[in-house]
Amino acid sequence: MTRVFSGVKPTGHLTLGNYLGAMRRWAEVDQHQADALFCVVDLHALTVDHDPARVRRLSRQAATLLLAAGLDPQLCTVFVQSHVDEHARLSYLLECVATDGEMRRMIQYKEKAAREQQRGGSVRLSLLTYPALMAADILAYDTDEVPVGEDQTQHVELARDLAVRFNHRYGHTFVVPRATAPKVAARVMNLQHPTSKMGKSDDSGPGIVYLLDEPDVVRKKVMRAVTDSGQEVVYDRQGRPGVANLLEILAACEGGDPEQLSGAYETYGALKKDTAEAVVELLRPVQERHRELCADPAYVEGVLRAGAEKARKMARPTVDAAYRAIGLLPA
Ligand code: AQP
Repeated sequence: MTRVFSGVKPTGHLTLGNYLGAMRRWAEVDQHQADALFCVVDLHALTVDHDPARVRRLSRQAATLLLAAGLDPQLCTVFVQSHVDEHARLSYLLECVATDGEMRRMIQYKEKAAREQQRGGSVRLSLLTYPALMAADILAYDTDEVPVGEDQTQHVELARDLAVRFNHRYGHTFVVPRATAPKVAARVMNLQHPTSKMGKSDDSGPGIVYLLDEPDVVRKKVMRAVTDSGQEVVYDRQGRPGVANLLEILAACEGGDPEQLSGAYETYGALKKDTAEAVVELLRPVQERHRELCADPAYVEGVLRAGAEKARKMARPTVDAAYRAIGLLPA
């Protein structure tokens, strides 16, 4: 059976981008068709300036939202990264296989390092080595497929390269993984800045639809989305990024093709109205389930405890094998 691994980072409230680009597919497809693990990757949240209490709160919220989005602990493994030591253990070995140059080439590193500096902060070393930890997350579980949004494919490519290099130098140890992206909404853009990704830790609140936004807040954000001065509704990602983003969101919510959908609209207003309602309806069941789960925190904690135990058992043999292969004395 195909092994699937993916995760969300508790650096902010989860967004429509996280849901359409990744979580929905995990719940609707991956957990049914594969041996799947989904993780709240909290160690990654420490790579930028952070508040400990907020990371704890967001980690709990992210885990609850994964379950609210439909992940079923009977079908897949849901856990928190820092509860399984194997991630950090393997990350160090992969840092010994990766090069400084390939870490510095990562787009996310360049963007986030620039943002930290703009905010007057310093760049943490862990931001540079982040892809080694992400590679460890993936390789520890003999993962075949990593379902992610487009923004994460470069990191998965690096995990592939590290697996191949490690296997070549030290003997076959890791399965070589591949990234898979959804057909529509692989990159949901910020509603106010439609040439930038909708990112959960961005400063632009009005451009980001959060999964827990009230329906009226969602409507307001979508109705105020930046489009352009044109009149015609056409699907053109380069020339009309704002309209294209709305068409992609609508297509992802309702099924269908953004280009075809564009033919059904004569005004931007009508497109925005339908998109807003489609997003409200998409989020309604997730928000309802989230409310129920919040009333039962012991259930969520139990899921995470059992998930970590299962994940630990799965990761340990591969990580132990990597320790032996690279030349470390068995304990
Ligand atoms: N805008 C997006 N469109 C499509 N997919 C997206 N994902 C994130 N944003 C979009 C996908 O969601 C999964 C979990 O993402 P993550 O928690 O690892 O964080 P990220 O990729 O770094 O994205 P964020 O939300 O923008 O976080 P910050 O702002 O902290 O960097 C991944 O599969 C991702 O591709």
